[in-house]
Amino acid sequence: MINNLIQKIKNRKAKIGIIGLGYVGLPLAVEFSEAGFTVIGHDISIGKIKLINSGKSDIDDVSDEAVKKLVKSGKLIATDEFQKLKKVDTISICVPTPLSKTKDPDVSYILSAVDTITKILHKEMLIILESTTYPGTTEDMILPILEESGLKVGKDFYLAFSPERVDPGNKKFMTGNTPRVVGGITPRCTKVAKVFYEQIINTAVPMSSTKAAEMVKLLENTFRSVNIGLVNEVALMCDRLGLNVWEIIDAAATKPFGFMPFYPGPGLGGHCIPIDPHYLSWKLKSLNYYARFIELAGDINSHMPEYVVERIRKQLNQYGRSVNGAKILILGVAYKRDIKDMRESPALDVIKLLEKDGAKIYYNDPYVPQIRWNSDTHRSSKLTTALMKKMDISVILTDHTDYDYQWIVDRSKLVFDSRNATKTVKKGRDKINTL
Ligand code: SAJ
Repeated sequence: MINNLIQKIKNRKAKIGIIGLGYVGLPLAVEFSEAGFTVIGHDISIGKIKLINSGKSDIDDVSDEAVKKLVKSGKLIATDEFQKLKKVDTISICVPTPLSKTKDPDVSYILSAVDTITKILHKEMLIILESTTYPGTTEDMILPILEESGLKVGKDFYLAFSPERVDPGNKKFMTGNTPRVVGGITPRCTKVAKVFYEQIINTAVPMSSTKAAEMVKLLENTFRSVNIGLVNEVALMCDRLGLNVWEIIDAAATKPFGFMPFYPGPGLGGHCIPIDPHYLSWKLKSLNYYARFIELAGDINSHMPEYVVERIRKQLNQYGRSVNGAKILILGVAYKRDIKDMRESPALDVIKLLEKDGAKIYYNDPYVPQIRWNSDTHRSSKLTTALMKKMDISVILTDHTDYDYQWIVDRSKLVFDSRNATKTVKKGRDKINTL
């Protein structure tokens, strides 16, 4: 039976099902469709389904042309009807794993996807969870639900975990050329899942279990969160030492081994780095272990917006201005450069704190035409000399490469730069404070 499924995968006859067509699911659907598979993508958003079936993409890293071609050829079908998944041979679960209000893992999207799968589960099926989650989710939560069907894992169906490694906006590493870690419930599960990914990527790294693969992803993202937290704390230290943290990091980065540069910023955005490590610390708490690094990094990173506001307040005070009544232009609100994603963006925290202290906020972001904060909709202001002249300070929160930073500095009274985006600016450096 396993060979039958492996053969169907190898000769592209296997029908691929993907649940969740977001920044992970849609690129995956495109990769498999482009490899010659028929892919049925399921999502709960009717708007997203209509957009994809009309040949458009709402994901930065997936072009409309790619979607249009695949939908036209019948290789990519988007649906909100789970019955259309009845005939698929493989299912990849690519749904969000946010935190609840009490910072506990919210696995409700995974559970709803698994509930859908129980309705269409049949023999010779491969199910893979891609959503980032705590170690044990696949084996302890998903497997028992699937085996209620009476089908046996490793014999009747195959179950594995393979963490997504999408770096939004990364033009060098995309789904196809990023190695994959794959862990199955049984060795046969790992084998099938490895063959599955080898149809679209160069390297699939087999792991000893689903739990091990779940832990790999959490290590990857905790590594980033903790190192960003460290470098944010170094920024606070350098401020007190009267040192330029950017000069320090760039000099440390000249060490060709044993050092990897991370950079301070206004806080931690995105729906992964601020969130995933708390899946790990939550799990360890249930095992009576307190993951100190994760909590400490989370604390430092989440206080960066307040620190940025303090620095802005001090800079205005030096010129006899207060935040209260100041006109402040925020440059860049997306959670990182050159993308439109606003999820968990620290810019919103900075804006709310400044407004709370009486500032009048304007913003510009070439990728984000409008945003909502304090239940109002605000539109991105056109950058004109007239607008800049009215501002008391320009605050760079996202260092989009689209900006002409010399133009901005020339027309600003003051600049607070939380990303060292103005490092190449020659004129007007006396107006600039950096984090
Ligand atoms: N940030 C800093 N300083 C740094 C690096 C990042 O302040 O030195 C900030 C960014 O501005 C952003 C946040 O951290 O607000 C997260 O940035 P990120 O690029 O680390 O995270 P994501 O969510 O865009 O994408 C990451 C992937 N990024 C990289 O590997 C560079 C990767 O960790 C995961 O594949 C992905 O999250 C995921 O989906 O888990």
